[in-house]
Formats: sequence, C-alpha cells, structure tokens
Amino acid sequence: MLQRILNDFTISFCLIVSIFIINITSVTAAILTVDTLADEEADNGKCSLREAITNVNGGDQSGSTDCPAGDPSAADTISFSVTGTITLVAMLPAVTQDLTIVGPGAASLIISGNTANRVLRISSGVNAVVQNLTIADGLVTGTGGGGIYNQGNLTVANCVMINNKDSGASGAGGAIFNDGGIVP
Ligand SMILES: [Ca+2]
Repeated sequence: MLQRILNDFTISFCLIVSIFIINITSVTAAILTVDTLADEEADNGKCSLREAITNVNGGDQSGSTDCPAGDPSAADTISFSVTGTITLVAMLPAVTQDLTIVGPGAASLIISGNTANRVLRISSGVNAVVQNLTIADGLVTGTGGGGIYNQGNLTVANCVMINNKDSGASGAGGAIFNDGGIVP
C-alpha cells in the first residue's frame, strides 16, 4: 500500500514538473533591455537601441553581443533601463520583424532624430508597437515620416510626437507617414 502511494506520488510529481517545463519553454520571445543612451555599435558591454533593433531583425546577435539575441520565431520586446534622451547619429535600422518598443514613460525617454534623421521606419508586413516614450526632432526632406515611416501594422500608445518634420515641398506626414500601412 505504501509503495502504491509512493508510486502515485512520483507520477504526480513528474507530471507537475513536465507541465512546468512546457510552460517555460513555450515563452520564446526575447526581451532586449537597452542600458545606454548612446547611439553606438561598439563592443563595449552596453546594449544600445540601434544594436537591439538589429538583433531583433536578425533573430540573432548580429547587431551586438552586448544585447541578448532576438528570437526569429516570436515578437520580441525592447525595453529600457535608462532614462533621458537618445540622440540618433543616423536613422535607426528599419524594423523588419514584429517588435514592441516600450519606454519608461513619454516624459522619461526621448528618442531624438537630432533635427537631422528620421527616427523609426516600420517595414511592410511587420506588427510594431511603440509605447511610453517620446519621438522628437525627426527630420526628412520630401520622403515623409520624420518621426515614423510606417509600411506595416503600427500601434502607437502613450507617446509624445514633437517637432518631427518633413521639410520637403510636399511636407507630408511630419510625425507619422503611413505608406500602405495601418495605424489603428
Ligand atoms: Ca554596444
């Protein structure tokens, strides 16, 4: 009788462990935490926003080993452990894989195009979410979308868009230019 109880207990315990492992392994999306305000691609132990986006796009660490690898089979998340302003030295890489970029709050994190660069571009077919941050000082000349150029399925939530411009003759979509994409 005691042996029977022990056997039953062992089987139950194994089932619980198995379910736990299955739950752990089914969560595959990567979370990449940006821990520097610098717009850099140096192998310096700091994960920049530029490096993180490249890793998400590649589903690997092609941007930098300073950031975790992107997951090629799931929608990844980029978050921030820093507050302040990221001043871009060039347009960020176009986002080509499903991605959520979530800041610590629109008053706490600004991504600035430095009145010289577009800030974000979302490629066709990509589901992108941008939330809790400010996109400022994006600039293009005639191509639209100084802040964000969207060809995908873009959700913008709790963001501030400020001083983003298209200085071209048409001047279309200074903050967000929607080129065949969807902005719900
Ligand atoms: Ca780095």
